[in-house]
Amino acid sequence: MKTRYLRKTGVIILLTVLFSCSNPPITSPDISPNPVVPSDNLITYQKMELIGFIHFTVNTFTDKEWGYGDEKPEIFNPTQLDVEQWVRTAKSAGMKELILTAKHHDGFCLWPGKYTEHSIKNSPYKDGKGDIVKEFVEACRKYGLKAGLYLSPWDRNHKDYGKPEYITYYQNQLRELLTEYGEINEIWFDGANGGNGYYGGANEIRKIDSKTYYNWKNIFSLVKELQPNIKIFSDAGPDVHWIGNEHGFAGSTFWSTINSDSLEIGTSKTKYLNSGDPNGKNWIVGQCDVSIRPGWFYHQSQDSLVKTPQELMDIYYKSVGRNAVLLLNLPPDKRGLIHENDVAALQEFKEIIDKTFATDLTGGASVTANNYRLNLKKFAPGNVLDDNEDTYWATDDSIHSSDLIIQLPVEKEFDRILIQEPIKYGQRISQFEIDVMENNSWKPVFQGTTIGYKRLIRINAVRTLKIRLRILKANNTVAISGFALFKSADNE
Ligand code: FUL
Repeated sequence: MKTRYLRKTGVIILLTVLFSCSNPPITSPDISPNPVVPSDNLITYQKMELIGFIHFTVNTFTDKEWGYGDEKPEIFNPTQLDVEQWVRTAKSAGMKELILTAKHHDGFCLWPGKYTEHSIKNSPYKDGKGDIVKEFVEACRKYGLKAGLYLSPWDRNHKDYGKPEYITYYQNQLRELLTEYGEINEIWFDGANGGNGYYGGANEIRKIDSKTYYNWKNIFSLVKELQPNIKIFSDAGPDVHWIGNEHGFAGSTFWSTINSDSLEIGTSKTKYLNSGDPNGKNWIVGQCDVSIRPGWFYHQSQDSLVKTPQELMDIYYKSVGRNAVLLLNLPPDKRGLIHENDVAALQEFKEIIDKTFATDLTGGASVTANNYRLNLKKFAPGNVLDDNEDTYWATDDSIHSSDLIIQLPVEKEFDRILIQEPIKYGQRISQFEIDVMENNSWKPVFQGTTIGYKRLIRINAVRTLKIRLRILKANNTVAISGFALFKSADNE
């Protein structure tokens, strides 16, 4: 028994030795993904880059930012409402999705739902026969934009706000919105909860426990059950999270990974939301919300305070250019139209983007790197220039820092640099530097931390033949899918 066992073991050892001698250890040709990667659904969401917000309700007519909840539906009377004008404006600015405030904190509903009389059905708009949510969703579809809805959890009109009955009402509203209007790409849950309100005539302060009152887990599963592909936005995700300010800026270090168990709707730490977390266990897309005007709702007094195209560009670089999605608010006016001043600012903003990013100055360049994975074409340095986000340069296992050199065919002047990571393998880079060749030596022009889906860098204009991207630190093998150089438009 014992000899048979020993003989068998000996054969196994011999075979193992022979096998490992004839087959040296194979390094897997594919790069290993990080433990936390985004779903395809979230990658598609991130690629939209620029989306729009529409804040429209009774506040538009009362000149307020937060309606108290006692507004009469009769005051909601847009005389020239043209939802298609909103969508066309958004589309021509390059937006891929629009989110409408179906109900803001004042509780007034832009659709004629069956659970409340505090809605458009009691307004003069289309003699109470209108449905702006329907018009909105249909217009988005017509122009090829995704539609999203904002449904304020805080309701200053509802008599039951603060009681369990309101949660039933809120869920009924969600069910209505998410079953009667076709596919909704995003639902926006606001963390704001101010306390006082009309509340069916009680006119009092009602405080809720933001941790327990809404039972968010329950609400999230209802939403996903009704709309499996929807992205849920809130301070805490689970799909898209607030960036921690309303100026439209992500941190200059920004990770798409974060720990959702340390986030809470209404009480999340703004600094944490603004930077994400390199050790985060959840992939949640960062979204930067900001209004084109000082207020979220239209106020005539702000007609001269519309952000300039140059201010919008600054926001663009600090949001889309820092690995986040930009949600820019365009509030329709009392007519029900996006004001001419906002339209003009948006048009020039789009022209600047188009002009700046029209010509990639790396055309005809050759690329080398001090390492590329198994010397396979699939991972070659040149992949960063092929304008294809699915192909990338990658390094061998355990190589977490590496240099990429771009040799231009002729000297070029540029002041904008784009870098991209293939995020389906996770977010990996945490330190990099860009140098340009000047008088035969490398001159650093930028030092940065994270890259992510997209990093846009602004530098003073330089002229050179050679650029070096030095990846200095990463949490896995280096992988870069895009690199490009641009010269900013004159009016930027
Ligand atoms: C905030 C709200 O209180 C504002 O009115 C606006 O809707 C903004 C987008 O979110 O929390």
